[in-house]
Amino acid sequence: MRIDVVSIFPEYLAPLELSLIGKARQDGLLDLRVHDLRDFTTDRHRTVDDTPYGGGAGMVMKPEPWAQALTAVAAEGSGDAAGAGDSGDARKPVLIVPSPAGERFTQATAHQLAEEDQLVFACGRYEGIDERVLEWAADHFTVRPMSLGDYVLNGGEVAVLAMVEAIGRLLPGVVGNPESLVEESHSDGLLEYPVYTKPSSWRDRDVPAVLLSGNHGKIAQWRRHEQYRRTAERRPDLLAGFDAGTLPRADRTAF
Ligand code: 6GU
Repeated sequence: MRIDVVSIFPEYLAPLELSLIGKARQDGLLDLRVHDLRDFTTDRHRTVDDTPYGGGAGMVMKPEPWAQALTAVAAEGSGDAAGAGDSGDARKPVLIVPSPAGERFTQATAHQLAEEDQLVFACGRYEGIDERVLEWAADHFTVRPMSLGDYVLNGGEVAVLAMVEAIGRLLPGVVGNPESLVEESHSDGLLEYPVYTKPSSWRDRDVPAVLLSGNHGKIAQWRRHEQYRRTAERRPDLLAGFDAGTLPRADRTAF
């Protein structure tokens, strides 16, 4: 997979050189490139923003540097560096625009996006990007404004760190043991069960006895029950769309 990130703070994306994602890049599983939006300006001051039409607080990102940057990364991604145009067989890259006004980014979104050939992240700052950029971009990209949740960040960069990590770890070969992707929160609609390691008694607290029993059927049933109990307590909203048929009988009737 190829990922391009366009930002006025490319240094913000430095953590993508570390850990699992950094290793995936080194191993050639992920071709991730960060671009400075100011490299696509033409004026002496490398201006990327201007005052909003209609008035109001803050500044808005100017459209032309974005069009230049996005055209360049789309051409690079399709192997069409000279800009000769689309040869016709490749899929459109997906343009993800991080914004608190976007559609909610979920584990399902991460799985969908992990199947794409090229993702481009457009990090807005200030009050956002001139809306016409998103309209224009629809000819060249599948445009998806995406939000992490109902709170406001200063710009898209931190959200991109989160989304790239969520997507990148789903790419084949990135997580060493693919089994660890199966029994984690949100993989099956419930939160994950609690985990314990040695010692079996620690500061007067014992590991639940069932986990020491060696009875794998019982252990699986206990873990499923704990998933349900946690989800009901912390995220009851998740139970609304959940198929109770996969739960232990006692939890099923509690629905
Ligand atoms: Cl994706 N971007 C920004 N700027 N703020 C956010 C967000 C994204 N998700 C939640 N808040």
